[in-house]
Amino acid sequence: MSSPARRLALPIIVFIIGVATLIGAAFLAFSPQQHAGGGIGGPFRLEGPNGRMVQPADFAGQPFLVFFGYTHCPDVCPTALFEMSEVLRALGEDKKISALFITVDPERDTAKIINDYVSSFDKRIIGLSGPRPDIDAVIKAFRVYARKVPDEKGGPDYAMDHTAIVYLMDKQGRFVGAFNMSRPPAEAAKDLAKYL
Ligand SMILES: [Cu+2]
Repeated sequence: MSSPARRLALPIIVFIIGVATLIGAAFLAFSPQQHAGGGIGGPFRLEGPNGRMVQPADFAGQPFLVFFGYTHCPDVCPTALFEMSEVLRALGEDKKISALFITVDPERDTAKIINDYVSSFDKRIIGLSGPRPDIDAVIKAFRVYARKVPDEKGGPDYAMDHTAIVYLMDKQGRFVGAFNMSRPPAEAAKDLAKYL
């Protein structure tokens, strides 16, 4: 390889890796129900309502949704939880399905705090928290991006940047795809009903 070619090789490789990463992220974010499994999800054991420990096996035989966020979230989480409630309502009160709201901010969101928070949404939404290492493990298993954003004015408060995907898991607890919430609740509910 001549010297100019060698000089070009590294930037080209970096570029290709960058493009591949973007395509991968787009695939995960925007192509629902295309790829079962895909190595997303996995075992976890986190604290839910009333001190009850919750794990995927609890939902065997029923699909469930998973969403990551935190109770101090100004907009994304309340909107997603509201939309999720609308979809669950459209699906029917009697339908056996759960939606897990897993905190990415366990330092502030205890299981009690997060469950008090979700109590104003659909009853099938369960808040989950746990020790930081357990939360980090589930964040990794679901390939979630979550990062602390310090307060602009240097105060003690902070925000969390986080992935806003709603993960759809099937009856066997396998990842189906990112569940599309950007459509009328009735339409999303009809789609969700296929996994019951
Ligand atoms: Cu949020």
